[in-house]
Order: sequence, then C-alpha cells, then structure tokens
Amino acid sequence: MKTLLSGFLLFAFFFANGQEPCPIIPTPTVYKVIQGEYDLNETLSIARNEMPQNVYNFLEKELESQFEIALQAGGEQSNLRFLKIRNVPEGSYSINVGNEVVVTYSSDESCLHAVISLLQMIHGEHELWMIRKSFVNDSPKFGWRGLHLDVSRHFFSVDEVKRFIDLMTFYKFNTFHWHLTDDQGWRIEIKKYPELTTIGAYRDSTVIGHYGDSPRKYEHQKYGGYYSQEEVKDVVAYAAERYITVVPEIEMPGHSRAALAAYPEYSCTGEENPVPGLWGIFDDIYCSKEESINFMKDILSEVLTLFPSEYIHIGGDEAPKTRWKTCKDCQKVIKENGLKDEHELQSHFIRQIDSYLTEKGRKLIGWDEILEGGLSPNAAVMSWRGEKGGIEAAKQGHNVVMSPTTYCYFDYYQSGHSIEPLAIGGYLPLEKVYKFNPVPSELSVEEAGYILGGQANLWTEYIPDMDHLEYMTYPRALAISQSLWCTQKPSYERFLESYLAYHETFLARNNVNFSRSIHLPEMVIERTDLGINVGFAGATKSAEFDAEVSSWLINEYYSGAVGTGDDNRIFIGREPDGNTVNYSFKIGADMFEDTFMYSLKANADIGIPIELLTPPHPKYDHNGSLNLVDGIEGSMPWKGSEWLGFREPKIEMILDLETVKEVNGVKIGFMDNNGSWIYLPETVIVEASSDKKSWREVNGSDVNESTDDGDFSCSFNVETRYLKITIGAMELIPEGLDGAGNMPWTFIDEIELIYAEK
Ligand code: TNX
Repeated sequence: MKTLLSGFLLFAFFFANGQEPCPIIPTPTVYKVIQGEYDLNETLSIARNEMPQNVYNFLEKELESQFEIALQAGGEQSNLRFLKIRNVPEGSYSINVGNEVVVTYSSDESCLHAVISLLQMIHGEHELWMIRKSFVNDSPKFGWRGLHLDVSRHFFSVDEVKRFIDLMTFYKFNTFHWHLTDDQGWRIEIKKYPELTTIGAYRDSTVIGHYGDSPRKYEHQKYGGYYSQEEVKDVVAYAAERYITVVPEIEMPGHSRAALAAYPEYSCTGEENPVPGLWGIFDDIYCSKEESINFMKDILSEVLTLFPSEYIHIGGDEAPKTRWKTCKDCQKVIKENGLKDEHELQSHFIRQIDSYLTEKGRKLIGWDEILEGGLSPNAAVMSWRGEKGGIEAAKQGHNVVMSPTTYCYFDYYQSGHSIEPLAIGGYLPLEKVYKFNPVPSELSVEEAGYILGGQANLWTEYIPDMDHLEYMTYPRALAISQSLWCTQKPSYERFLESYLAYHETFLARNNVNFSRSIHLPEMVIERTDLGINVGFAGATKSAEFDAEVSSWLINEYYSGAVGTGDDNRIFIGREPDGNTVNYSFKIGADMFEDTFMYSLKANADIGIPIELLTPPHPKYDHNGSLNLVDGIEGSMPWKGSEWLGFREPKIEMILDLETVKEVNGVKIGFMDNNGSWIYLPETVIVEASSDKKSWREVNGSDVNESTDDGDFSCSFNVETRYLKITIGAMELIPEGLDGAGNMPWTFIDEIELIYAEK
C-alpha cells in the first residue's frame, strides 16, 4: 500500500490575466496603474484646503495606527493634496498617484471615500510603505448601502456597535440599520415608558443550541441590556462623522413580546407574559386598538428626537393574526373601518403610523409583509423573503431596499464544513453573496429607479458576541459592498484576487476576526457523461490530498494535486448495478492545522441526469439536481449545501438511467426538522416510462408508512429507462406544529436506486 503526498499551487488563476489586482474594495469605477511606486515616508506633508476636519482626523488616526505615518501641515507643494472641486458628479472623487498624491472630491462624504481608498492602496511593510502609481476615479452606484444589526437577540455594547460602524466605514457602507426591539429584548430607553427597559430589556433564560433541537435546553441566567438616550445620540453622532445614517427599527405589530412583558395592556389579551428566551415567532403581538397605536406614536416621538434619519423602520414582519382574529377590540376596528380581514387590519395599523411619520417629515420603511393588505401611500419596502416583495413595491412606485435571504442573510452558514459555528441554517458562501444584484431583472428601467440599494442583515439568535459577529460579517460584507457600490462589478475571480492580495492583511492588521472559510478545501463535483469529476477548490495556496478508495474489489490509495482544473480532477465513474465503492479524501490546507476528511459513495446512479420539473428554492439549490446523486448523503446538523430545499406542494423530477434497466426500488432521503419548518412529505409516487411520454405508476405509497429516520424507500420491479418521482408535501403546516399556517419546506438528499444483486 502506498501513500503519496504532493504539494502544489492551487492559485493557477492568481494574476492569471496579467492584470494586477486592484487594492480597493469595493472596486472603483476606474483603476489604472502607471509604472512605479510612490514611497511613503514616516511623515507626510498635507495640504488640507477645504478637507473636513472629521475626515482629516480619520486619516490622521488610521495612518498612525495602521502604518505609523504622521501627517504634517504643508503648503501647496505638499506630498498629499486635497482639492474640493465643483461641476463633477455628486459623490465622485479621484486619486492621482504620481510624484505626489492628489485627491479631488466633490463632497465631504466623497472626501472620506477617497481617504478610505487611499488607505487601502498602501502596501508593503513597516517603514517601507508605498502606493502603486495609479489613477482612481470613482463614485457609488446605490444610495442605500446597508448593514443591519440585531441587538435584541444578543446585546452589543456601545463600543461594540462603534466598532461595527468603524468596519462598515472601511467598506463604504452608508446605512446602519439598528434593530433595536424584538421579542427577546427591548434595547432603547424611552422616557415615557421606563418599564420598556427595566422589564423589557431583560430575559430570565436563553435557549442553548439550535431552536429546532428536541428537547430544547435553556441557560437559566438573566440576560440583557439597553442603550440610554445619551448613548444612542453618541452612536448616531459617531456614525454621522463617518457619513453613516443610522436607521432605527422599532418593530410592530409583531416581534413585540419584550414590550408587552412590560406593558401587557397593549396586547389583545392583557395577559402578563415574560420576555421569552426562545427564538421564533410568537402569537402575542400589539393589539390594533387606538391605545396601542398611541403607545407606538409616543415611543416614535422620542425615537424621532434621537435619529435624524429620513427613514424610520417599523418592522412589520412575521405578525401572526391569531390574537387579532378573536380580539373584540381588533374586530371592532375591522368593522368600524370596513376592513376585509386581519391583513387589511395590519395595513390599517401601519397606515396610521405612516401618516404619523409623514406628518413629522419622515418616511416609513418596513419588511415586505407590509405589502399584505395594501401598502400605505408613503411606505418604502425592505424585501427579505426573496425579491418578490421588492418587485411588487417598485412596480407600484414605492421605494425599495433589497435584502433577500438568498444573498443577504449573514446569519447563514458560509461553508458546509463541520468547523463552522452553529448558525440558524441556510448556506451563503462568499461566492453566492457576490452574485447579489439589488435590481431584479424583472424591473423596467423606470421601475428600477425605485431601488434605493440593498443591505445585509445580521440577525443574532446564534451570534452571541463580537468575535462571532465579525466572523459572520467578514469577508461577506466585502462581497456585498461590491454589489452596492460598483457600477460595473468585476468577476468573482477578480474580486477574490483583490481580497486575497490585500484585504486579508488589512482585516488581520485591524484585528478583525474574519472567517477563513474560503480557504477550506471544498469538494467540487461536476457531472460528466459516465459519472462525476471531483476536485477540491478553496482559496488555499497549497494543499495536499490523499485519497483512499475501498470496496470489496479494491483497497488502495491515490494521491494528487488539489484543484479544480482539468489535471486536478478525479473521475469517478458509475459502478455496475448493485455495486458500491467508497472514496475518502484527506486534504490539508495551509491556513489550518487540521486535515479534513471528505467521503463519497459511488454506485450505479452517481451523476445520472435528472430533470427537475420543479425548481428548488434559490436559497437551497446548491449544485442543482446533481446534488441528489453526487454520492454525498445529506447530514445533520444541516449546513445548507448538501440538501436541496423546496417550498412547493408538489415536487416533480425525472431520472434518466440512460439505458433500459431492471430497477427494484428507490430510496430517497428527506429531512425531518420541524423546528426549522422542514417536514417530511405526505406522498411519494414513482412512475416508469421508456419514452418519457406514457408513464405507469410503480408504487403508490404514503410516505409516512415507509420512512425510517426521514428516509423513504419502496420496492418494485420494472424494466425502465426513465423514472418520474412526484413528491407531495403538506399545503400548509397545521395548527399546533412549528410554523403553523405557513408553507412547509421539503429537503431532499440523496436519491439511490435499488438493484438486485447479480
Ligand atoms: C426572519 S428577516 C426574521 C427575523 C429572524 C431572521 C433569522 C425578518 C424580517 N424576520 O426575526 O431573526 O429571520 O434569519
């Protein structure tokens, strides 16, 4: 038995096109290099001219702390010269690095943007810092470049919030969406209602592990905190110095258990309930009676004095109508106002808040549920459940901020590796974030004008502290900054070059606990004619692999280069019917001390063509239909990439066996994870055909009768080329179960055909 290890360079594409990577992220509109470097000395003379004091302070502090370079006031012959110019597009700046550095800018804000770019252009090492001679011209594409932070589920101190804002500044975000209230804690002092914080800011326990775990476990410890109004003002001013607008979110009518723990009289039942230590959606929400609306207006009147932002976020998401349906006050409002149902009642609620905010000269923004039952006249929509809500709102002529879960939920996993810390679920690797485009293709040019921009959200159910928050945010925030800033976004590969060449160093220098997940070797599987190709990708500079192949026939070791290029891929062919071969690979990556094990099982259907007549949900569509026959079984805990997720009552697909064969059954893996609204299907029908036209059913079973741990299997005996599988899910999750009233998810992996042993 031989074991061979070999090292090699993965980064074949690094600098492959001959162009140097651009050091600035988000990538500027123009970046042109000229021959040579501009050397920076320990002191740099600067002609400030009209440069704003706060921007100067920022530059001075960063030069000192990152590079130990001091600024010295100089005349017009200075090394570094700032010039404010008129008659150029709003928001633009340019940097000319030749024998001196000349920065021109059009506004105070763009002066800061120029400074940030300049700082990113510095490379080299201590006392040998330099800037590539070059020309930069730049301006942002979207006006809303946001990051959101939920401080309710877990609390972050003022200093931590400022640090979050500092890091946002480096990537030219301009909107900080501060999610200040939710079920699990009220975080902002409201003078008229002191108990919002004395009671509402604290919970007695917090669920440990995943929400979907059964049984659930709790840590019984008081947890909480809040910001005084003085602290809020301090944060708002701190952000303003960096041209970042803070948009507060005060959730209504749902996600309001913390407030109702303090003031139960504003609920429908008046019942006293504690601040919950569990995540999810709760039935108790604000009542729609006048007293509750006035309570909200009182709160907002104080909020408005603290936040000068044009937009005020009022939540509006995930508000079950259970209580409203049986509440006499709510029913009275419905009747008196001639409303059709509880959805219109929610609209009525939001409309009153909308006119209140409009009166005060502000604008309302809410999650896309505010569309249900009719959008209030001045409201803007933040589209999170995909792009649909945003598209609808833009078509109705309302402003929109795009934040679909598919690309923007940074509480999802960034790799499928076991080293990832527990997350809510989902799979959002860097490359997928990079695909985000705030403007859906369905919109006309005019409608696209309503898209203000986009943002990534950091919901913190599973993010308990700052280190973890940075891990989830970086580097994904860099990827989204590209989608929000760049007029013409470069390819992902070009972005990755810039990131690897400059920004990991930058993040490390600033002690950011950024995720190294893109350096983890990742198994890349592609379909081929007679099986699959397996390669290992990952932005790792060098790696080794060692593959063990074992079956009843062979038992030997392979070794080779890691990579996804033609030479570095391993072909795994289909086995004879009834036969299975296990492959395992051991991969080392230089960023990690560990080696990582990967395995897959090859059989007669590995990589066979499958036509998905029902497309998977874009959130859970990793590798498309190949995912179902790639030899890797979906596992738990679930990190999103091994399973295909559907949210349709009927899921249909056709398997092509490529020749007519005798098949004796089929096995399908389903996930059963009700806490995440993932349910086993109700029916599975298998049909056979030799021409894909006429089908005959070969089973007809109720799935619950033949599943074992979520796996469904059935036996039959057919000679066939095609098999059609039709999976029937529940239409809606019934009362009493997790996610009641919503459409369930169906998660599938893997599909295996059963053959008689020959
Ligand atoms: C949905 S996004 C929520 C939040 C959760 C988040 C977790 C939205 C408007 N509501 O309450 O924290 O999912 O991903």
